Amino acid sequence: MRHIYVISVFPELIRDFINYGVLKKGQDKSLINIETINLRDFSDKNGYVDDKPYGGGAGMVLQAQPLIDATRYVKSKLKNYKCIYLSPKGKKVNQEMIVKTANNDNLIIIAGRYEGVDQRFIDLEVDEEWSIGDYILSGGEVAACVIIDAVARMIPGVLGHEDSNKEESFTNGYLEYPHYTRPEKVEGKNVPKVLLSGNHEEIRVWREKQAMLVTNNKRSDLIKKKLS
Ligand code: 4H3
Repeated sequence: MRHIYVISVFPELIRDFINYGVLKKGQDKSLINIETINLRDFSDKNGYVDDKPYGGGAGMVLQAQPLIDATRYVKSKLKNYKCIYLSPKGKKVNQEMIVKTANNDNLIIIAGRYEGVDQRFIDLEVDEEWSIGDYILSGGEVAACVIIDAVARMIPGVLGHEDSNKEESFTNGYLEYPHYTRPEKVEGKNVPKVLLSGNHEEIRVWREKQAMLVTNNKRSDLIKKKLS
C-alpha cells in the first residue's frame, strides 16, 4: 500500500490528524500518500450532499450520487484498491485485517455522517464494511483515523526503527510486557531488578514471561485464539 484516500464532509479532521508523528514522517519520506476528498465537491445540483430519509424518521442521509461520484473519481486514480465504509455494522477490525490491507491494497475510506449513507452506494461501490468496535460515533472520521494510523505503521520504514512493531502486542499474539523508565524509584515503587541487571538473555526471558502473564490475566481470549 502507498495511497490512502478518505472521503468525508469534514476532511479537515483527517488532515489535522495525519500531520503528527510517524504519519507525518512517513508522508515526508514519501513512504505513504494520504489524501482527503471533500464530499461537498461532489454535491448535487442544489449544492447538497444529504437529504431526508425515505420512509421518514429523524436526521439526514448522505445521498448515493455524490458518494458514487467521489469514489469513482478516486478509483480512477488507482490501479488496485480496497474501498471500505466504516460503520457499526461492519466486520470488527483486527490486526490481521490491518496487516493484510497494508500489504496488498491502496485504501479508499468512506467516512459517513448524520444517520449514515444511502444503502445503494454501499451495494455499488464498497468492497468491505468495517467497524472499529461496538459503539456509535457521530461520524466515520475518527474511525478513519484509527484505520489510517494502524495501517500506515505497517508500511516498511514508517516507524523509526523497524522492529519497534515486531516486538509489539498482537504481532506475536501476546500483549506487551510492562515498560519502565527513569527514575529507579517512583513513590516507593522500584523498577524490577532484572531490568537493571544488564543481562540481556535474562531480560528477554522475563519480558516473554510477563507478556504471557499479562495476556492470560487481561485477555485470555487471545491465548485461546493462538491455540485454535
Ligand atoms: C463507524 C462509524 C461507529 C463506527 C460510525 C465504528 C456515522 C457511520 C453514521 C458513522 C454512519 C451513522 N460509528 N464502530 N458512525 O467503527 O455513516 O452511524
